[in-house]
Amino acid sequence: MSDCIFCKIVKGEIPSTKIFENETVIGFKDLRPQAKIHQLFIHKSHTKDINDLAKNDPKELSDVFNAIRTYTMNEGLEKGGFRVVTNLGPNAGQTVFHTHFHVLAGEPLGHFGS
Ligand code: IU
Repeated sequence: MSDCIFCKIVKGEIPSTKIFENETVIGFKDLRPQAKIHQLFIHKSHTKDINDLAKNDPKELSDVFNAIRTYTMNEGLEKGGFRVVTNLGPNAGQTVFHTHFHVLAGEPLGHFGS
């Protein structure tokens, strides 16, 4: 999508600090980190959110999660643990409408849920 900021990152039209790339997925540092390690993983194909992605082509989910697995294993993040988050819509605070997964790690993140 021509006016999508993450599509522009995929095409290299906007700079980013890439920490992972393969044929289908890129990972890059979040500009406003919420944890010591805060990366974003996106599929190179544009969808607006996780439901759009799952409807469009569920294989994109496995592409992204395999990328996250490779990255976290290579970086040794499994030991300390990490969190994967995706936001959909206003209640969740989604601000960028290209499906993305936050990977948070590097420090205790606090318990999520009751
Ligand atoms: P959200 O789930 O849509 O709220 O997350 C969007 C994230 O994208 C947020 O954490 C921003 O800091 C991040 N981000 C970025 O890393 N680079 C950008 O150019 C823009 C947003 I715009």
